[in-house]
Amino acid sequence: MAKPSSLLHLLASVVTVLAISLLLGHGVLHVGASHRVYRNLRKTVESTSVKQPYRTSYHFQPPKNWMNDPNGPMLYKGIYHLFYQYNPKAAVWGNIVWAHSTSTDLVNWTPHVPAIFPSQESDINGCWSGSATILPGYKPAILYTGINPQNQQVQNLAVPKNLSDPYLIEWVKSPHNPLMAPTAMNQIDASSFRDPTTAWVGPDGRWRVIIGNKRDRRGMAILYRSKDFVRWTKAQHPLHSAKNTGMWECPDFFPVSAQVPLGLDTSINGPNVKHVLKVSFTNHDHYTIGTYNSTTDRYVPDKGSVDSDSGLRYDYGKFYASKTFFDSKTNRRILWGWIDESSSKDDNIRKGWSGIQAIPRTIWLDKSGKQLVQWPILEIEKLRNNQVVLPNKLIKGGTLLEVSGLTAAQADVEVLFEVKGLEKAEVFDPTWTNPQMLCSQKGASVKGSLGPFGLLVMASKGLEEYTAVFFRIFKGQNKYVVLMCSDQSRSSLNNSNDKTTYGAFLDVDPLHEKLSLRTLIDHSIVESFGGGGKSCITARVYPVLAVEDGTHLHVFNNGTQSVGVLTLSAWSMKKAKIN
Ligand code: DQQ
Repeated sequence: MAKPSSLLHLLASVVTVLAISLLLGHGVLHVGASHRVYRNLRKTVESTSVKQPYRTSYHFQPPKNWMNDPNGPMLYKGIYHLFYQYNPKAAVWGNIVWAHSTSTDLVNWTPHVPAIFPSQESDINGCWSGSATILPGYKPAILYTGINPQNQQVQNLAVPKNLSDPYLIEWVKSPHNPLMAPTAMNQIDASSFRDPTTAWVGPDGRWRVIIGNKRDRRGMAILYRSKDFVRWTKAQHPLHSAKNTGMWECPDFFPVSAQVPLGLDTSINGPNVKHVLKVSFTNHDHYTIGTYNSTTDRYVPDKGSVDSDSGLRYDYGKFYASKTFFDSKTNRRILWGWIDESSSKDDNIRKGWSGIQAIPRTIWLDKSGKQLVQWPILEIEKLRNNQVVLPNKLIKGGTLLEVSGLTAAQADVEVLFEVKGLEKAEVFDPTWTNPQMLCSQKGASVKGSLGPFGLLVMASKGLEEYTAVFFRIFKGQNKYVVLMCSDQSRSSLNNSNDKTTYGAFLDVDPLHEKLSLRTLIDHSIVESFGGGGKSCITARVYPVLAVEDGTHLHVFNNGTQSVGVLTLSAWSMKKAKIN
């Protein structure tokens, strides 16, 4: 199984590619750009017959066409619901409706007809993102953004037609729509007023909801209150705002327990409860942890919890417009997030689809209280098959070790590294504040002392293509600094893809803790969890050679110091039944 070889030649000359790829950005979705309307949509999904090396086998995606944000996830009568922004007509953004699928295990999914589609004046130009709330009497309700004939963004309500149907197939819109709208009085910018959250109840019994907004460059979460979920009054001040962040898309606001790693219902507050505010801007999902005062309706991030582009992110790769829900069956808070393509628009049209959802992640507050931890839902492990175990092994500097005997293009890999000789770590320069930049400069081919070491995934036989997910350890002033990278620069011989390298710092102390990495590989997805889920990086890759059976998996170490693999388990993943 072991195949030692020198990495040095194979991983050389990568730096310029990285520098260029950094400039490419993430393929911004400019909402509102070319919105076309598709009325009275009642069409079932069908599959496509083109050869599809990049379609995923266990990540959620529709059979064809465009998908973006997850919407209104919830559990109702034992059934998990996922709605999502969907273009029923093409593999590009437009004609947006709420497509709908249900599941009993969050792994296998059944498609339904779209739940919400343009039909009223208040949403005739599109049904954009929103959230579900379970009202007293066990009655789900959806608040979503509609685009009206003047292309203004307004907030609408839809409720199930038949509450005894656990699949909630048909939805009825409120005759009072829109319930919240920009007016001359409230002076809300009608092109930046969208994406209502799950609502919560305050101590006065009134419902609260926040809507994403901006004023000039100040991003904000506008707060509305209601007694009956139909008549909503705008609060004097936003729940929170931050300068120079731009429009806050898809806000999510929820409590987390400071005591136990379990989820909480969205209306819970009190001692030992912290709150998380997530907002989506500049292509990333940024979050802060703080305190919510439900009497003053103000949210204040904790000291050190930064609400700007340099703060914490759910994922340091591709992951946007995410949304959580409380799973009352298992007491988990579960996170859904949209993973956009990194391929060109033409390639997306050619393959007939665009966009997938990340594996749902359980999310909780780290024991430090300073960040969240995310882990793929346990249910996904039932797809694991044919476990391959690599016994405890020392990986010498400059070597590569193949892990064979599995479907390397459709796999789940967990590895635990032990790092010794920390005194040999390179010195950390305190001006290195941007981990993505650092990973780009010090990619997998740039030899270090302690690292780069990690996994080469989606690798072709001759290593013409590979994606490197790895760590580097530096000696900081008072502690060691762990850098986690996902280097896509060699992921494909097709240069029309965005191969940006991603990076994150990982809050693990290698002096006292082992360093873990889990990577979910699914044809065009490399979704990685460092340090048990403290830093996550998701990448899209489109190899030309490393497809299906031509895909290989390796452990590598391109540092000068040896690194121990304490345990490595890799599983082939079975295909889930998705739509
Ligand atoms: N996507 C939706 C908007 C949201 C954006 C439109 C975020 O509601 O702001 O499809 O990706």
